[in-house]
Amino acid sequence: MSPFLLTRTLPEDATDAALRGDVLNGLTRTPKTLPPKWFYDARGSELFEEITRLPEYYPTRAEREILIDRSAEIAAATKARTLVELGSGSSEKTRHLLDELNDLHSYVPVDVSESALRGAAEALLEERPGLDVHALIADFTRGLALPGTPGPRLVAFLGGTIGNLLPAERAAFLSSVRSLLDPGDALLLGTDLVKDEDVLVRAYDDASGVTAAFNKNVLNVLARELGADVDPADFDHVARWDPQKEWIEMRLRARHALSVKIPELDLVVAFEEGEEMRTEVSAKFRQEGVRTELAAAGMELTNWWTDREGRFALSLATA
Ligand code: AVJ
Repeated sequence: MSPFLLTRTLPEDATDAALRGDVLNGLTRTPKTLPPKWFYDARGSELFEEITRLPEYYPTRAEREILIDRSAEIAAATKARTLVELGSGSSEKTRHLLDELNDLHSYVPVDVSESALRGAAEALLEERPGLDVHALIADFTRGLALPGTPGPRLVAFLGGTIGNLLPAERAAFLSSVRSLLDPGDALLLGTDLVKDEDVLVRAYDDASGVTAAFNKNVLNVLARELGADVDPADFDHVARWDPQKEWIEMRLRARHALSVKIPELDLVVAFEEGEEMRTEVSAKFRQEGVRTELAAAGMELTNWWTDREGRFALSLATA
């Protein structure tokens, strides 16, 4: 059996404290907001997996196409001996990359979900005996310390999840990634691209209502974790394209005036009829914007690959 190490850098109760802080902060401001990371309890993660199989939700398939077509090039360009994957989840798409990285010695998946890390590591260790897997339970938006695995390192942040960060958060995140890179290391970044509004909105408001259920699931998280007496049926799912900011916003709109008691926070939150609470920003990118943001964080864009339809991009950047 190959070595498998799991390191927890998040205290067991960190998630709890962070959720309380985010909910208190987000629901007492105008307009109300909740950070998208709270979608992903067990049910939310299942719903997201379902989203990735929807006909309207193209990003996962587009990114997989790029990885299938370009992994050999990525491997040749980086010669990585360590692959660090931020927000690794099930590590499914990463397989294509792992298969081409012939010099790979260590795989470092980083996720907040211990169950996702264990599941992914187990599957991987069967396929790649001899690979060192050093999983990190960590919130990569809060600064990271990486294990001392051999370089060159390739840090991958796939799925377009960087789009969930607001511009200032993105800048801070990219700077912290930059600080992990030694000369010769690289970042592989997945970004969804600006495109036709209808295509974008449909991807976040699918006909079968899976994204609506995913969005409303955050209310179930508040009910279970904080005792909130909130009924998801009192809210409608909303997905809007903001052409200035070039991002999709998901919101939950109160169908009528209501108030939500959150005993764990000693809080009562009033919603007006039609009031919208923002639950996610999913920014879409252009090559020049990605290049500029990478440069501002001290990195240089060296390769830009898109799927054949030009919907999604993978960027390779060096320190
Ligand atoms: C997992 C953050 C990439 O923003 O497209 C899917 C999450 N939200 N449908 C995205 C999501 C609504 C997804 N990311």
